[in-house]
Amino acid sequence: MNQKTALITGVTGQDGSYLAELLVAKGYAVHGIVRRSSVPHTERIAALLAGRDRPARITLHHADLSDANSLRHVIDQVAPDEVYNLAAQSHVRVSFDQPEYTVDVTGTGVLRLLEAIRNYAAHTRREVRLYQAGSSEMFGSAAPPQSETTRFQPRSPYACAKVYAHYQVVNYRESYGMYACNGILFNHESPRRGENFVTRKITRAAARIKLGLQSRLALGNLDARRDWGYAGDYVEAMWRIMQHPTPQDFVIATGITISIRDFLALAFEHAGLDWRAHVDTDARLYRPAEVDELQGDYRKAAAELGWSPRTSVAELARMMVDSDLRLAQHEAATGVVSGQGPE
Ligand code: NAP
Ligand code: F7E
Repeated sequence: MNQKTALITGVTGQDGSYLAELLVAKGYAVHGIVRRSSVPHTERIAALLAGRDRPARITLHHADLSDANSLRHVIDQVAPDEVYNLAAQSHVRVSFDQPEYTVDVTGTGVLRLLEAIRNYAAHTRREVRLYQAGSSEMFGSAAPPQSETTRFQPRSPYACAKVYAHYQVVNYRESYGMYACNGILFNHESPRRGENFVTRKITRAAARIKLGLQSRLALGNLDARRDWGYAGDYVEAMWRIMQHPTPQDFVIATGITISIRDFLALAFEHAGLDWRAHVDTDARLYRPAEVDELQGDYRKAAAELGWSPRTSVAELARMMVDSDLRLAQHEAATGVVSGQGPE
């Protein structure tokens, strides 16, 4: 049996960690790109790294989407069958503070990867498939529901960078016949979500308030509506997109949209709290431009990939609060506060 080899950029992120677990379970040889940092930050993939009694189940390489040579080198070394590009400066609010950096990594980084794969495929005569992590943010102010045929109307430097990347993927597919596809994923969350995205900020606060570790939660716009799914379900969709006989673009979503206020109610209620007694709105947490309502139409993925979401937003909120309650109990016992940083 021929073992397939996958390369994941962004393997230390939320989605990268779930995708690495999925591909290891499917029998792939899994490689991941990590960028250099002063201390390793591989907590999300710790279970796949070498332990006292077990060998590593993935191989890590230093590279960076801002460094074309490093991408070329890793692709030559790994000789992947499938590349999943999940790396990005992925925070929309931060993209307004660091627009140039965001465009370089989230936009131009994809072009660097496409060129590295094109050159490798040309001199080895092998097919290398590419999955690009596109985003519902690309729809921006387009009216819901949004599908593969909805026009992009991006509302942030992050969304503009993702639109650029999207069309480069389409362009390489059409110009060079590359197997390259875009997953247009709506928001997806999990207990591994970064602490400065709104769902995790809410579930973490609900747990810490419950245990008396904090009393207030500051948030921005509570009226925005999002279509929230579970990251564990969405990485399965990424893999299915890459197994399709022809490279295509797919919307992945739940089709259900609720407001930040609704998500607050779900999370705080599960922790036995009334959110209205604890939440302040802070104008500094509003964005220069907002995406008001996202609601995905995933009928193409259902029909052609046999994919549909398995986790409701209420189940997702409960799963995240339960996980954050366990972390808060640990924090209460040890006094060690994790996940602190700018909001
Ligand atoms: P995430 O948790 O923020 O992870 C981003 C990953 O990219 C991290 O591993 C990060 O490494 C890495 N990275 C950042 N800059 C890099 C660079 N210059 N070179 C190499 N790696 C770099 O994001 P996520 O939620 O897993 O999302 C995965 C992808 O899907 C992203 O492209 C995101 O934009 C996109 N997306 C996400 C959602 C969602 O709702 N989660 C929806 C649609 C699209 P460090 O660990 O070193 O920071
Ligand atoms: O904001 C509002 C905020 O940062 C959601 C990324 O994964 O999904 C994510 O982008 C909403 C926005 O996610 C706070 O204004 C209110 O309307 O959790 P978020 P996002 O911007 O939707 C897309 C699909 C991606 O591709 C991105 O990579 O919540 N909101 N108060 C707040 N948001 C944050 N972060 N913090 C607040 O205090």
